[in-house]
Amino acid sequence: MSEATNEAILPGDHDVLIVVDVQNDFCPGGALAVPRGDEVVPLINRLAAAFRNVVLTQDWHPRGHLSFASSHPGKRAFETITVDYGPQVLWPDHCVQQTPGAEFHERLQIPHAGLVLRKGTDRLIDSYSAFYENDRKTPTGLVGYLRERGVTRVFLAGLAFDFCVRYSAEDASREGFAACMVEDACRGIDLNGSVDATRESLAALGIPCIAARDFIPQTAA
Ligand code: VGL
Ligand code: ZN
Repeated sequence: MSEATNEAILPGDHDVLIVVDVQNDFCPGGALAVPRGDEVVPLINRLAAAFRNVVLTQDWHPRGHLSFASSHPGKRAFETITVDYGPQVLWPDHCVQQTPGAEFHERLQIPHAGLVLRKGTDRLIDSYSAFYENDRKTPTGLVGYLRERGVTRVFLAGLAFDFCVRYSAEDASREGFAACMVEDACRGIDLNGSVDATRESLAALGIPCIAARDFIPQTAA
């Protein structure tokens, strides 16, 4: 939905790229595979190289996490239940701490990333957003980290477009950062229309969706 601009974006000191949950369990073959999730890896590597500030998020759940269908006898994955803080989608067990599924995709190469932010570590609260857990009250500390470092603009990429990337972008915007989705560097789960709902919500909040080519200087083709 973004206004097309002919000017390439050149990331500077006040910009950060947040690379959301590019982990084995969200890639084909993983426990909660996002269709074609692994396709974003080379693009994200190139994109990240253009940023001085990069934050990686890592979904990092203890066994028996409340978001796991297996923690709720009789419930199935992808059902929604009501928990203390409101609705919660139930997922297959995924990104369990210190398991191979929780590791970053092996071809993700971002050695200069300054922060790896683990989320979803509280057994009783899920966390889609990199900024606030799903109770919408418990902060992860990322707002403070970014503000202290003078960041004003947040670009987002990764998995899944319609869950963790979406909620991270929306919280970034609410916190007063200029948020921007790099849509072709994301892939979605698409549960009950969640991709369309995400596009509508982002548009309503004025959060643009751009493409990686808007940054990376194109070599003459
Ligand atoms: C995610 C569902 C559960 C995500 C994480 O990274 O989008 N989705 N946990
Ligand atoms: Zn999770």
